[in-house]
Amino acid sequence: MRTQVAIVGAGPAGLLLSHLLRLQGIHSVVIETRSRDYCENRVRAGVLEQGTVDTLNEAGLGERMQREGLLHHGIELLFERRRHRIDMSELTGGRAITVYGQHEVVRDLIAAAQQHDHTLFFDVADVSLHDLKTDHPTVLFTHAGVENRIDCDYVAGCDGFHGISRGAIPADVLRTYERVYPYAWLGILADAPPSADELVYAHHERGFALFSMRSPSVTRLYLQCQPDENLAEWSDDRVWDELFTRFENDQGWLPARGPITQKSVTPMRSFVTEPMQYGRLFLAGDAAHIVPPTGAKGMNLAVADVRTLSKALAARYRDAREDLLDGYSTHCLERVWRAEHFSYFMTNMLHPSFDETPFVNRLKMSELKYVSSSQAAARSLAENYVGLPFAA
Ligand code: RFL
Ligand code: PHB
Repeated sequence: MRTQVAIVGAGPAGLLLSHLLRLQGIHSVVIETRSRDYCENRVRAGVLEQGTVDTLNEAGLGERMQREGLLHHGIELLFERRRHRIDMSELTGGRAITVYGQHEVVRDLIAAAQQHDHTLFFDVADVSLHDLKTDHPTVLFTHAGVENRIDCDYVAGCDGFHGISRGAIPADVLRTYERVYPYAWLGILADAPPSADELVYAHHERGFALFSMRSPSVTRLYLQCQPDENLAEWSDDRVWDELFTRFENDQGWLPARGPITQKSVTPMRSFVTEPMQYGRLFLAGDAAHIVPPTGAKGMNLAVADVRTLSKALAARYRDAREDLLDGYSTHCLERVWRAEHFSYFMTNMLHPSFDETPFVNRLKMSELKYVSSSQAAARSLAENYVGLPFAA
């Protein structure tokens, strides 16, 4: 088959890119190794920055998000048994975040693609990229046992951290920067109404805990654990006991308890690929960079990348301009490194360390007190958390 842009991966990055390109009259084909059902039910991110919400609204994808998404104007930090509110909207001139599950965004994107008869192949295998340094790259894959070839002008590698696209860039061209943390998150979904209106990030001597939500009837909670934690050792009762211990506070607030419907362990990593492009291949989202989830930046970065890439491809097809494509990586990496630093900062401040000297934990506590008491420090946190505005 022939298309203008072959898109590898149907996560938020790949699906949104195909949608933004279609709005500009650019044809694309999306291929995905997983099933549609898997993609639509994979529970991951939940926090959308203002710029992400604006991008989805401008692309005509915001209807259900506006109805069901939960607008939050602040977050809370809980330490030494006290809750401290950071009023993000007041500190950032009215910006806010929206809590709306990543899988809901993915569902909205797949529905929009189907409405426009967009070519989406799920359950593909044996994906490989070829001739990326020529002006006629190809993508090979098998689908339902049949070998297929896509002839295209450009390839977008949106296949996440474990995809194959990044590996198509020769090792002598690629530089990678990485940090693996000695922490992981045990995450649960519970059928329980959220007992607070905003997210609560808790630093406790036994470990970090996060209170979040997905809807008026579903609470999302996380506990710091070991990267090699065995989920089998975590009965529902043990999870709740640990959560209640870490959230203990003088105001008597606690998350509401309810049946646990999902449990998983997520390791934490920071990772950046430079450059994010090679010949006619452009990497976007987790394929190019990973952040630990503490800053809630991963999906937002994926959206920012494909927003930039769609504009650059539009300039190429509409005005025969190649400069935006040439500058894609440099442009994206500015935002990526800011988000990397913020995620690293939030992760280090909020997770007590069990293998460094106690000195380090005293520094973390000092930092928490500083961001909760100094307007300047709180503003910096808030500005990064709600997301920096896109350049015009
Ligand atoms: P995805 O979502 O991983 O999608 C990549 C897709 O590519 C497919 N694929 C392939 N397809 C074709 N050929 C191949 N060879 C392929 N190999 C893989 C995969 O099956 C998949 O469908 O990457 P994308 O689109 O770049 O999106 C990135 C986000 O998913 C990720 O950054 C966020 O989930 C990170 N994240 C959060 N981000 C936020 O912005 N806010 C949050 O609050 C937030 N919380 C989180 C998170 C991630 C978490 N986990 C589980 C890692 C919380 C958690 C717990
Ligand atoms: C979530 O709701 O899944 C969530 C919220 C905030 C984070 C990470 C994850 O920092």
